[in-house]
Amino acid sequence: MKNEEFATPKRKKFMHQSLKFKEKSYLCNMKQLLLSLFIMSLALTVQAEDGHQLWLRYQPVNTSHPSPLTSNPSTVDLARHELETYYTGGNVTLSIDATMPDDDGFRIDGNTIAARRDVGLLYGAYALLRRQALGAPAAASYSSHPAYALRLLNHWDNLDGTIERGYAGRSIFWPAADPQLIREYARANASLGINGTVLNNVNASPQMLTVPYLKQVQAYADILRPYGIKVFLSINFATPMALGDTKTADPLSPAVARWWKKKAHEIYKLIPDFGGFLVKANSEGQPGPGDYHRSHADGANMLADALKSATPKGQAPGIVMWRCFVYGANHKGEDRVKQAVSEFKPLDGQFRDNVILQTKNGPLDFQPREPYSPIFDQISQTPNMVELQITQEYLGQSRHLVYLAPMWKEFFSLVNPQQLKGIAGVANIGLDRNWCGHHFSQANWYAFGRLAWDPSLTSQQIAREWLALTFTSDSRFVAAASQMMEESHESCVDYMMPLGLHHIFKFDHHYGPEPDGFIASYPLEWCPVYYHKANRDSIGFNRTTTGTDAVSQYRPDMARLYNDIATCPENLLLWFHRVPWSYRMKDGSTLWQSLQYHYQRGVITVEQHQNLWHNKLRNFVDQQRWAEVDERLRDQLASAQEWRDVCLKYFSSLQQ
Ligand code: GCW
Repeated sequence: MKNEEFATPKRKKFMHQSLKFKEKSYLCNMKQLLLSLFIMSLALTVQAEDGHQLWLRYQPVNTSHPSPLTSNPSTVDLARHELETYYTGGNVTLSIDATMPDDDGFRIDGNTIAARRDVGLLYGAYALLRRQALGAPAAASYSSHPAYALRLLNHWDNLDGTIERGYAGRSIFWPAADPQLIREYARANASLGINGTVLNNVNASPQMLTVPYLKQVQAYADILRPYGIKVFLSINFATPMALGDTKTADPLSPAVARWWKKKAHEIYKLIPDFGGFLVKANSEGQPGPGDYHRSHADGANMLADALKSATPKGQAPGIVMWRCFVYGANHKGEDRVKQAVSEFKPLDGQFRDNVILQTKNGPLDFQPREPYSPIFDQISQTPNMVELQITQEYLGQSRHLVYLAPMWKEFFSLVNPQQLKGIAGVANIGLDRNWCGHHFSQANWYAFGRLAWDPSLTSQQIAREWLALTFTSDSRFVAAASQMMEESHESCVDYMMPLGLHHIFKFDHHYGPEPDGFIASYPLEWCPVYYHKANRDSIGFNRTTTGTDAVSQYRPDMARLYNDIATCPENLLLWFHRVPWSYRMKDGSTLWQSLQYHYQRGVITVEQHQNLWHNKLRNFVDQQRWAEVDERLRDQLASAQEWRDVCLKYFSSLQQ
């Protein structure tokens, strides 16, 4: 809470009245009364700012006349309602313009929003409200079109309510949901332009496709539809067999294909605009076509045909998003970061036109820093979409303040956004009152949505926008806090795994360091020692042409750049090269000195951020949110120190 708020005229008047009351009655102690009133008003203000409203903290301006929302509003009803409730600039005309490009975009001219589709009007309404809140000139003409048709969240939510890699409480969807919360979720997503959601974990339960759960999905789809959000489901490839309906899950078995067709029809009957399936197959123990010596294309095509046969006429067919996060099956023993290309490159061109390959931004697994995945250089005849991880599995979970937009922008600087068909983000949303666990983790949901709409926005622009909407538009706060956000990713890389180190996390939960990690019974590619390969003389993974040759999976200019130790960016040095401790870095320091410098720099940056928040930003932020962030920053500092100390101690012990 801002200190000056205590002296608002309203509050003064209130205090004054209380005083008069005291004079008349002489019954109670004035000091006590004032104190309790003060505490009450403080409590009320504090309660109002618990983060639940996200970036949508608009104050109703027109509560007297907003058109009432029916229980089953249309998209245009929603747009009108938002504007009538929150827009201060007068009546807004919503108009469908059939001459506009056939996408979800919109145009704003003064107080007119035009769009080709209803959902464009809703997006235009949110844009207008955002611009109003940010103080953008009202009459400016403005038009905006999404870069991708598919802008999806992926929830790794299990049907029992737990969330894989979730750090914000239990699932908002399972085992049951509060419809009002689902509406709020839909509204938040629509305000960013997110237009699809996968409701369950990619490690999917076969139960997902049984009638009771499909009925639940239908209910969610009905709530989400007017907000322009389609539902998708993750499927377990062996579902027909697991449910006891078939003897096999072989994609070439006619009985299996028939089962999926029937199931697809059943789904479309309940949800006519069903989006399609997301599939993790033959990866980390999940079943897949490989179990029957069939290819990923055989599996994906069988599902694609089923969806196509069941999609209502006149509608684009449901899609299969087939994940390329596959390792340890057909290419066991090969450098893990090469396995996706080895697996999928030979299949390029064999997929149906309603199959999209979905690949994580990096070739390993959502590490604090990775090079981009070479799939994006190698797969050219099949549509690609990128999967980003909004939930901070490897980036301090919801304990660390790490703003991910700079990392995602790094990806987009190397993989042309235009070559992608869509974008998916693994959600960080749970039942916690503030949705994301850490107030600043909301910024990652926000940034994902904004970049999914327009990947050319800068991370700085998005941070400033989010801060102004979420906390206060006071420029002193926005300038300081956005700089903190901007620096937070690099500092996380520094204190966890600088210079291209990767996957030296504690086993299983991935919070904290375990550089000596080795468990003989685990696959080697889950063990930290496999990745850093540090010994007395050297550290790093030789992925050059003299090593595993992973570099050769990149387009020629990048392959050359990464292969040569002299040109390889130092922030990826140990990803691609095995380097002696005494190696001279560009600034003249040895590799060992440089490593120590980075770990230390990471910790110092967190220390500065914690000081900034604690001492300088306190008065800009309401008490509850300030204190919750403050507490987490303290935790983050302790964790950063642990990373530095454990890693440096371990690496130094090797050199003795
Ligand atoms: O990042 C790893 C996670 C797993 C996850 C897997 C995947 C859903 O540690 O929890 O499983 O990736 O992306 O499939």
